[in-house]
Amino acid sequence: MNLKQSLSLMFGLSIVALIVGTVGGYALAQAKDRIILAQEKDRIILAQEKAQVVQAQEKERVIQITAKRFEYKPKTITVKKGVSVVLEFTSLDRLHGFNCPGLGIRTDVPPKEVTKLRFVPQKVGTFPFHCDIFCGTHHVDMTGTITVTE
Ligand SMILES: [Cu+2]
Repeated sequence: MNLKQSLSLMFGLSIVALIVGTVGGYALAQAKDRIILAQEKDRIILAQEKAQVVQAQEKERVIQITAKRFEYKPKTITVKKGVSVVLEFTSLDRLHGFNCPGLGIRTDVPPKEVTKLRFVPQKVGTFPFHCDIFCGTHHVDMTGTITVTE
């Protein structure tokens, strides 16, 4: 091998090395991009799932209601059609009964505990409720309304 041949061989090898280096680098960058993209996708999916959970939690409204001789507080309740709601009853004195025939819901409301009544209002309107366990002289005044809006 003379000097000219050696030089052209070295030149050829360096060209090959340059090509291999460029292609390899490109492939590496592509792979890295794919990994970053996949990670980004995972993050987005996770964020979406989190948002759905938060939405589901927010969807259900809790309304606290106290019962005592001879009133329910609040006396008027407004809920949304199709949105799940939990009525949380606490009696401040004795056993009462919560009954809203128009919406088909009722529960005993004993003292010293929280009674939960979950329902999804299916029709729009104003529906009277009353205490259906006799609790004394003004028992009949123990009434109120649930208004269901669109
Ligand atoms: Cu009562």
